Amino acid sequence: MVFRYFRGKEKQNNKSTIEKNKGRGFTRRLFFQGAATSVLAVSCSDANSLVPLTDSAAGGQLREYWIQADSFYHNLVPTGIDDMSGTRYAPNESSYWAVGYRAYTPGWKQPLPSDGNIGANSGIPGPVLRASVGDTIRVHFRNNDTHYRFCHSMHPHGLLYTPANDGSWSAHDATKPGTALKVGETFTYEWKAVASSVGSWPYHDHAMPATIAGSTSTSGKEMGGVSNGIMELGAELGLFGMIAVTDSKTPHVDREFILCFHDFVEADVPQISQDFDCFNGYAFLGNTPTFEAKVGERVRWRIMALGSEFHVFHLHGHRWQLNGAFTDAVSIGPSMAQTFDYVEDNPGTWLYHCHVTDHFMGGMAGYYISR
Ligand SMILES: [Cu+2]
Repeated sequence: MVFRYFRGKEKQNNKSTIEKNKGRGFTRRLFFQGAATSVLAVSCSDANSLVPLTDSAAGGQLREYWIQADSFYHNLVPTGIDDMSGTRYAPNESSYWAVGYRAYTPGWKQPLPSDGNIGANSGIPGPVLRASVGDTIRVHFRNNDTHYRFCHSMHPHGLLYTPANDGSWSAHDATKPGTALKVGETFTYEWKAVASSVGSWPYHDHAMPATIAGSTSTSGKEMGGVSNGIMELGAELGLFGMIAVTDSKTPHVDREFILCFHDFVEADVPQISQDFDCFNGYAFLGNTPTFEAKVGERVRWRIMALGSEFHVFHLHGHRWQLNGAFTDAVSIGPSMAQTFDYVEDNPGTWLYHCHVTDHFMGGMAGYYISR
């Protein structure tokens, strides 16, 4: 029998399943490898004090990106097993048609290879968009969603932009350029990194509501009594990524980890067999990214969330400073992001996960290895 994670009434079943599966691929000992030593925390650049909305930084760079929304078939649980509970998934139970942002060479000719700047460039999340204060980010965007043929856009958080570069659609101004590109259409956005842009921010699809055939979602009905689609369905399918802005005060780090919290609702995406809670396009321990650092290295996490849920990032064995206080758990809601640094000093294989129990069991767990 295949056991699954369900919300609500059937949760009780799931609990006993986890008991039965104890010792299959996951041991408690894993949590406690390595000795507990004190952690030297360092604070991030001070992005919290009041700064002018616009700045006079002159001579900023132009950071030009060619980005395409591509559709591709994607398995959220590629190993076929949740290392935490031992639950198994056949590929057709955890796969769906995804849409993700990918960075290309000029003219959208060739996808760029993965590197330390843009990340894996595999589509979920999209490429990391980087800027220093004073820089302008110019994105040449093209919709290549040949599977769903939905309209898509790009909308940034944290940067300075005009309404013409906002990328968000509304029925009130339905033909506004850049807010809902049809397949094959292109648009160029320009966004500026100002002093108040320092930190981590999401960008995401903000085109009109859409519905996948077979969807049983009622999310549109909650607002107006009429369901005419799911707002930001494109972002749920994978159209999101991280913006990272630094200034001259941002400390150098040896490692930087990008972590996106996002959730899939079966009612919205009927191709999947249940709801999934994901990190960077993957669900469950052994499938989500494994992050690695060495003792003595300065480590930075940039975390963000999209979707319909609030999350709590927790990393075992470590503490850091955020907003003037020490912590080992950080809450973030949809569209929020956080940046925090520490110096690695506690070797071992550790867990990072969302501490909301539903989400932890629904897939939001991963390994962090310190050597
Ligand atoms: Cu969560």
